[in-house]
Order: sequence, then structure tokens, then C-alpha cells
Amino acid sequence: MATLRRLALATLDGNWEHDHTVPSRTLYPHQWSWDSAFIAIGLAHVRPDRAWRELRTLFAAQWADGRVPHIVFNPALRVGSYFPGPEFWDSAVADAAPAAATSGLVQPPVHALAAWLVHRRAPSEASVRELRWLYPRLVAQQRYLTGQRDVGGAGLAAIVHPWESGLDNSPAWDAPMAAVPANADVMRAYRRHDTVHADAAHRPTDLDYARYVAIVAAYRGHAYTDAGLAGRHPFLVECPLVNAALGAAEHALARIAVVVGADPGPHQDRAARITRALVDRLQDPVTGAFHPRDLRTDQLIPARTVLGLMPLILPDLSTRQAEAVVAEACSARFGLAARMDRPLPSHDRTAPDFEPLRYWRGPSWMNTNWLLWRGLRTHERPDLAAGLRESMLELAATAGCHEYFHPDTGAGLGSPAFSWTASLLLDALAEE
Ligand code: 2M8
Repeated sequence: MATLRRLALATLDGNWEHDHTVPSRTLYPHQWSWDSAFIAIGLAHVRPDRAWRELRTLFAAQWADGRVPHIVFNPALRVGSYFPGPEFWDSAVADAAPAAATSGLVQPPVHALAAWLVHRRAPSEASVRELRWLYPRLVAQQRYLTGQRDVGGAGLAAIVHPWESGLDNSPAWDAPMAAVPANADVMRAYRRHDTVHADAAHRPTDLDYARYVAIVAAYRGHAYTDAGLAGRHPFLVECPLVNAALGAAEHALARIAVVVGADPGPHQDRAARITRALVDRLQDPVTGAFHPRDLRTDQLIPARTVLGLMPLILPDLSTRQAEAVVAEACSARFGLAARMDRPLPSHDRTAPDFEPLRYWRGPSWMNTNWLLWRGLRTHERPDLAAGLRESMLELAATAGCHEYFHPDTGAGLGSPAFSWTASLLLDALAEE
């Protein structure tokens, strides 16, 4: 355990970059939004000052409309160190954008939960000061997602790009992505950077990238404004992970509100409303599993991916609803058990399009497993939570802090020395 802790700390120290942590020195050399939240949760155990710094740096780049950008670019890096870089995003076209160059998309809002956990780890006058600074910014982030992004009009946030889900290449996005007009040839005009550092067979295809680029171009063409999205935008989905994070954020904000002297009531009410909307709109009444809803067809997307298990982090899910999610997690599709060899894969193992090596289409990731681990403790399944934790620790002890892992062999895949693997490992280690 001490060796594992040292490895995780060395990984985070190696990825620290003056005021934030990069997810990976090779593949992702800037600051990413939800990575920073997971990183802060781990840093709280070893470098609490940096945990707060991480969140402050990210929120310093928040847009005037409340959106927290999914990438904050480091201006010191050379052009071409990541694709798509700042010149592609051209965030200056948006009135609401900050001075810093950022992307125009968001990621799952796990930051309020992170802020709460960092404070709870070691409450102090300094941590209360940090919460006071963050609270209005976290509230603005929620207001953006539940306001401008409520494209479906039912109280959930819509995502406008697969990158906003964090599970970019998930089979859940295949059907809505297939409807996005694009031609792989457009990629000749760009230089992908990911396939220089990772095996191309493990990454999205050029056609996927052509579609990613086309969706950004459509959003950028409207200066990243959200009015009228329903009529014009090529990708619009209600994602169970993004909305579960949205609800969990209101629960965290209710706790933070008490500390900073604000009223927790409205946060509790909003949390309950989000959970209700999530159950009404995204839970399959027959199987009890959660699915994304494609707003362009108004249909649930049938793929059974790990996204569907994420609502377990919501404390106000009823026992029956939570049991349905646990049953799905314990099925042969995902293999959760009190004694298990490997953490859960990112996609249904029994599906014909399960790919154990390709990014988000089968491999195991530490962050989705960490969220499920949290959900299992929230819904009082200590036996399953302990089994999952053991398998997460065992995986990192054998393969190190890789970005993702082969779901059967446990071999490390993607980037080595990946930050959220290290930080969530520190959090799991601290639970003893
Ligand atoms: C991956 O996403 C980026 C685009 O945002 C990429 O593939 O270039 C995803 O795994 C995402 O969830 C993550 O935040 C990001 C950085 O770790 O990498």
C-alpha cells in the first residue's frame, strides 16, 4: 500500500504544471475540467493547497454565462501540442468567453462534489475561504446547465458533443453520431496528435474525428450560444452521467451552503427535481437501467454502457431504483461482485460491439469505477463497495497509473502516468 501511495503521489507531482495538473504529459498537456475535479479529490489527501489551487485555476477560466470550459489551454505550450488546439476552438468568438483561451464545451459537473470532499478531508479556516470563493461560481455552473442547456425542457441538461459526456467514444454515441454529416477526408486538413502518442487501434477513427470536428464547427459557427440549439444543432443528448453529476452537485452545494452561511433548501429541492427528471426521462421502465435520450429523435439509446450505472451516486434514488442499477452492475454485462477480479468495463461485455482495447468502448477506467464505488456506499452496499475497491487497488498495483486498462487482463492502456487514476487511487487507499 505504501508503494502504491508513493507511485500515485509521484504521478501527480510529475504532472503538476505551475497552477494545475495536466491529465497526461503526452496526450493531454493542458487543463481538463472533470479531470481537475477528480485530481483535487486525490490531492486533498497529500497536497491540500494544490487541491484548492487546481479548482481555483479552472474556475478562473469560467465563462460569464457560467459554463466551465472542458479545456483551459496553457499559453506557454507550442502550437500543435494538442488537437484540437486553441486556434481551432477560437473561444474569442463568444461574448461570454474569458481572456484565457479555452474550449467552448463543458464536461460532467463533478466539481461541487470535489470541493465538498476536499473541504471535508481537512476542514479549516482556509478551506472555508476557498468554499466561499467557489460557491457562487459553482452555483453559476449549475444555473448554466439547468438553464441554457435545458434543451429538452424537462429539467435536465443536454450535451451538445460526445466530449461533454467525458466518455467520448462510448458506443452510446454511435447512433446520434451516425446522423452527423461528415467525411473522414476533412481530417487531411488537420494533424491529429493523439495517434502520435497512443495506438491508433485504441483511439477513435478518423471518421469519428471528422464528426467531432463538424459538431464543434456547428457550435462555434453560432459563437457557442445556446439559444435555438433544438432546431439547428447536429448532436443533442441527455446523458445519465452528466445529469447524475448535476444532481449530486446540488447535494454537495446544500452542504457547502451550510458552511458558507447560505440556504441549503433550494439546493435540496433542485437535487430532488433533477433525480425525478432523470428517472422519468432516462430510466427504462422495463429493465430499470438508465440510458441517454437522443433529443433529436426523442428516443432512449439502447446501448448498455457504464453511463447507465452512474445515477447510483444520487442519494435520493429510491431503494427500488437503486436496486435496479445494482442488478445491472452485477449482471454478466458488468460483473460487479463482492469478490471480483477486475473493475467494471466501460461497455457491456456481452455486446457484439464490446472492444476491450478501444478507448471508452470496453476498457476499465478508474473514474467511472470510483463513481460507482461512491454510489454503492451511498446506497449501503458495503460488501459490493469493498469488492470493487479491492479490484481497483489490485489493478493499479499490477499495472500502474495508466489512463485505462484491459478489462480482462488488467494490462495498462492509453497514457502511462495518468493523473485521475493516481488521484482516485489515493482516495481509495485513504478509505481503510
Ligand atoms: C479524453 O478526451 C479528450 C477530449 O476532451 C481527448 O480524447 O482528446 C476523455 O477521456 C475525457 O474524459 C478526458 O477528460 C480527457 C483528458 O483526460 O481525455
